[in-house]
Amino acid sequence: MNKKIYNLCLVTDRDILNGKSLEKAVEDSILGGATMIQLREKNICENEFIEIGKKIKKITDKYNIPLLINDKVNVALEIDANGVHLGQDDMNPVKAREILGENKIIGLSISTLEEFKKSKEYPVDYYGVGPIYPTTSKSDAQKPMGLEGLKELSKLTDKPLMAIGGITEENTLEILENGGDGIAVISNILKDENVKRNTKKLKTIFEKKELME
Ligand code: TZP
Ligand code: MG
Repeated sequence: MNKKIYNLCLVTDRDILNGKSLEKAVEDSILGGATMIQLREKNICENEFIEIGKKIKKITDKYNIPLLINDKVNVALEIDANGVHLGQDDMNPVKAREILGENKIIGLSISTLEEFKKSKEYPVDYYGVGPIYPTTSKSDAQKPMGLEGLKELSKLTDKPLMAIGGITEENTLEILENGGDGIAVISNILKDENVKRNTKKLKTIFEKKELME
């Protein structure tokens, strides 16, 4: 499997977009180099989630980029998304795998070593690890685990680790140097109109790193 899909994930949040088009933001981010899109919309009813999901899926399909749905396995099924991203309190990954089958991607959030130990037998494809740094995008985020936490986890698993929480172009390189395989980002990409440029800045760090190796 192409591990590069786990490099650079845009995690959506219409609240930050302040009325601007989510479809445009997703397309611009893909044009800037996003390798995965996670549709994460809170406070939304299922019908609206499905409606938005179908629109976003058309865009991700056009560019052959995987679309993951945050939390809601039934929404992922309904729109034939490429997978789901589950939190510790969402559907158990074993059940999600039964429902979605082997060909879909399942990601799981990990905030502490204890959560990892509890979840390490689950049939997931990658872990979303964080918050690494402080973030204002998740009100119930746990204490940041820092680079030390990320590095520690990376020694315990071969599965891709996507770091999340407070990721910017200033700290992406250190993430990659401390066990992160990729990053998942909300505000640094969606903070202003320049979604394509913001994504490109992050993408460039992956490209440079490849040159360095
Ligand atoms: N999970 C842990 S931190 C976080 C989520 C969804 C929010 C990340 O947002 P940002 O703006 O990239 O810090
Ligand atoms: Mg969740």
